[in-house]
Amino acid sequence: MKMLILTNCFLFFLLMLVLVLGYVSYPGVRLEIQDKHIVMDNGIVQVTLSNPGGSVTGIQYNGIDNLLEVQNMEFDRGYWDVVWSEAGKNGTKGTLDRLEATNFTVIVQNEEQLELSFTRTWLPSLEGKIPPLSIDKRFIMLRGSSGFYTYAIYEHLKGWPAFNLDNTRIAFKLRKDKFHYMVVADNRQRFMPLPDDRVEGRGQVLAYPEAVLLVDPVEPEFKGEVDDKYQYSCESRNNRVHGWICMDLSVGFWQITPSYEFRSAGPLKQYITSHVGPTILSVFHSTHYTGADLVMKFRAAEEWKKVYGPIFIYLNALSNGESPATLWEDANQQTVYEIERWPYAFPASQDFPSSYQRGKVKGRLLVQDRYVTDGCVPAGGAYVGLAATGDAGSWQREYKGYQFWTITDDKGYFTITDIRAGQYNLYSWVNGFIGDYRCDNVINITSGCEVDVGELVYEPPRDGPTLWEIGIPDRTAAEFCIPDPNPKYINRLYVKHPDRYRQYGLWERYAELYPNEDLVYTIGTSDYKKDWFFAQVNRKIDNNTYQETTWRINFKLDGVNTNGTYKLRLALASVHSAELQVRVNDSEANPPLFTSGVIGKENTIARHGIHGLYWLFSIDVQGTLLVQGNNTFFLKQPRNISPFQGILYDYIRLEGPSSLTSNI
Ligand SMILES: *[C@@H]1O[C@H](CO)[C@@H](O)[C@H](O)[C@H]1NC(C)=O
Ligand SMILES: *[C@@H]1O[C@H](CO)[C@@H](O)[C@H](O)[C@H]1NC(C)=O
Ligand SMILES: *[C@@H]1O[C@H](CO)[C@@H](O)[C@H](O)[C@H]1NC(C)=O
Ligand SMILES: *[C@@H]1O[C@H](CO)[C@@H](O)[C@H](O)[C@H]1NC(C)=O
Ligand SMILES: *[C@@H]1O[C@H](CO)[C@@H](O)[C@H](O)[C@H]1NC(C)=O
Ligand SMILES: *[C@@H]1O[C@H](CO)[C@@H](O)[C@H](O)[C@H]1NC(C)=O
Ligand SMILES: CC(=O)N[C@H]1CO[C@H](CO)[C@@H](O)[C@@H]1O
Repeated sequence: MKMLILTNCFLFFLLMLVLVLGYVSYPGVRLEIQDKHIVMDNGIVQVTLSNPGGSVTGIQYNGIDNLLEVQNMEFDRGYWDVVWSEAGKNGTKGTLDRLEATNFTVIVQNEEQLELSFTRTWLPSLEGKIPPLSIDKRFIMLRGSSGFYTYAIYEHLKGWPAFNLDNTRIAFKLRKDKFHYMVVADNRQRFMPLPDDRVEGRGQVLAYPEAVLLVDPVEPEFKGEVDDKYQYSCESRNNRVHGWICMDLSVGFWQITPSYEFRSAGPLKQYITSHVGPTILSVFHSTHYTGADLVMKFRAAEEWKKVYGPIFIYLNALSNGESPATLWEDANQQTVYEIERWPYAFPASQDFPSSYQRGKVKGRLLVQDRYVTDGCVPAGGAYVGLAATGDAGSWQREYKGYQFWTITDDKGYFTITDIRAGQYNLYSWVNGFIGDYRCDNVINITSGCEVDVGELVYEPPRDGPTLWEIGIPDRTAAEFCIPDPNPKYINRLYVKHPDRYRQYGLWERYAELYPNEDLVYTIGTSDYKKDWFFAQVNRKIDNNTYQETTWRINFKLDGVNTNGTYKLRLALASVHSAELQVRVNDSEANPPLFTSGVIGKENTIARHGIHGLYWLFSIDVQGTLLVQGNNTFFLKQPRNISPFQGILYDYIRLEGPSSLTSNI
């Protein structure tokens, strides 16, 4: 017995020794400054940057000289960039700038850590040539770490020109001879075609340049498939880790985003991730799935500073005999580890506050929907977040500040930690209920504060009882009829997949399902899962002609309160250059009962999204417009220039007048 204990102690001691030595045995981090290059090396990874530009020109790992595409010019391998335009320009098409720095500085250099800074400032002589921003790109390498961190500080000073910023990100272009397998999620991973397969001859451009039909790919297995980077976009809340695997050498290249506090527009904003190239992106701001509302606009008088990142570029490799799937599992474990360490303590910039400099908000969210809930009920599983002060729902168009979101527990309790100092509103939305919540009190976050907001009650828009409803209020059109794709335009990944909507060309299926008559939905007999097409698009007549559509909702009222006001709630999941006109019982009424005007530039239909921005319209319907018996709402979308114009509905509801006693 004694012997056993001694043996155990000895084994334990040995184990500790191995662990300690193992740790200590990692070499210190080394820096080598050359004329045109700077090399960071921790014995695991060696990263080469251009001096003083601050582009990543080489990543050496696991015996591979460079994981980045060596055939590309040095500036075109790993780089931060922006797309920008001068103030007053409309639209989302600007000029690309790779943020080549002019100055290089070592911020931290010791055995444990390196932090490098590559800066560029703005000067009046550069007006119109580069965006009026000072840029500080940082790269961090830690001892024993299989990768490196990067973040950047952007600043616009008062008096610098007004301008627009459309997009900013960091991109890595990997070796196309090595990285062929791409992973965006557990159920979104596949072998990818080559960039060569997209060029003329091998690929045929479809309705827009991003979508290409692979007619003669190098690898015949991809023949007949559609490739489009938007098929791999991802909501910010789920966009934590993605990347590529090199099967031959069993190496994974991942980008890990432990927090999305710095990404624009909150948890539901969709960003592109990895795509054919092989390219791996960390996009911090873009107009995708939102449109011109998300062009960042700066006034000349405006002072602004923002930190994007840090993100972690993580590399892993297999030991003998392991399956490549373990690289993805390991990248997920690493992501959990990075999230636990957030906010990182090691970045040296004063502009990146540590945990103790940040604040905390806790409380409880309840929801009270008259006619549905019996008093207040806990809002379980709801997103609650802090974002710049604004109207309810303004977070989905917010981009200059930081956002901090969490999910309530079953009882509606929430705690949001590590919030940067500043002033915020608290926002929420609750699946199953329409509308947006905002707590009217501005919340002042200071270093180390702990704010208890107590019990908050969200009262969603509601005037009277539900007479009928279509769909589920969840800000997407996912529950509606999503057709099978045209067999000529398949991405095999999304066959028998929950994200059926990511297939190319679904908008054209409408004309096939409804060749002559538009969609008619009858309350009581129709089933929204089958009978409500996910998008109200134009009907294709021929290659360049599209026909407007008018959808009908038939419903029966047993009685009508002609004195009362009924309410039609139209929650939309996305709109693109479309107008929604509503008429009741008279399809020609002029003016219509309601029109939204032309709204939305979200491009969700072309980009295989199931939602873009959330819109809610509440329309009064006087009882005098309704009849006992059969009635019809006409939903007309009269704009018919392009196949991508249209409306994705989230949910539709008719409420009776508030007092039922006088009804019927
Ligand atoms: C930009 O759009 C606004 C609003 O739609 C319009 O008033 C303005 O004339 C446009 N400017 C340019 C340069 O097209
Ligand atoms: C670059 O660094 C040098 C010396 O560190 C400094 O004098 C100069 O002002 C810097 N230039 C810019 C554009 O920041
Ligand atoms: C927020 O807190 C800071 C620091 O305590 C204080 O200076 C500021 O006046 C406060 N602002 C508001 C609106 O309460
Ligand atoms: C429409 O385009 C397709 C593909 O480009 C072509 O085959 C077809 O002939 C065109 N149809 C018309 C009516 O122009
Ligand atoms: C509508 O209002 C008028 C005048 O107030 C009243 O005489 C009538 O009874 C009301 N009708 C119903 C159905 O409530
Ligand atoms: C009312 O609509 C139902 C279902 O569409 C139909 O069967 C019925 O004939 C209609 N009644 C009248 C009076 O038009
Ligand atoms: C007042 C009115 O226009 N009523 C019409 C409502 O719609 C039904 C069905 O389309 C018609 O039968 C009514 O005449």
